[in-house]
Amino acid sequence: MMKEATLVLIKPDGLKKSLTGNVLTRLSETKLDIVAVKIVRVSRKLAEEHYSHMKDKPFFGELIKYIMGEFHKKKVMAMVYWGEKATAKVREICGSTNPEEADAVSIRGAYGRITTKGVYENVIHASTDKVEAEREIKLWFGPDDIIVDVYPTKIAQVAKTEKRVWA
Ligand code: 3AN
Repeated sequence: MMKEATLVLIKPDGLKKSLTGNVLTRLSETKLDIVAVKIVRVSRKLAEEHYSHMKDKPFFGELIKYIMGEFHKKKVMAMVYWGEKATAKVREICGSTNPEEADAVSIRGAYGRITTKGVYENVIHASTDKVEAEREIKLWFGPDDIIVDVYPTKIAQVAKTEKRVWA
């Protein structure tokens, strides 16, 4: 069986509500490996790229504000889970997109809500399939952030770049 990678985000509502431990405990039922983790302050560019397939939805503006943390805390915990059928296993524990329709014992069923403004606060993001997982992981992580080679890499000459270092 082939191993695959999938992206998981604990969204700003999950972090604000101190649900990190609960979510990680539920995800550990999958017995998958966590191969990358970081806390991210989500830029508008990253948010819009991540949700590019939703840009024609009426709630797109609110969705971008939500993932950028404007309603909660300005941070997201991004992780890569790795193993056989990783995407399907994680999606199952997450539950349906609409927290009111999600199975009661799923993460979204247990912890999600719909605000009176109609924004879905569903605590967690999980890639829908392998193709989306690859697109998303490559947006959120570079190859050196992940402890296994989840996708092919190449060596590129990156000349004249500047980066911030410790002073
Ligand atoms: P999923 O995250 O389950 O793959 P998508 O990709 O259809 O679902 O939707 C992306 C995100 O957009 C959802 N996680 C949710 O935050 C938001 N969303 C989806 N549908 C709605 C809706 N009808 N009303 C408000 N927000 C929605």
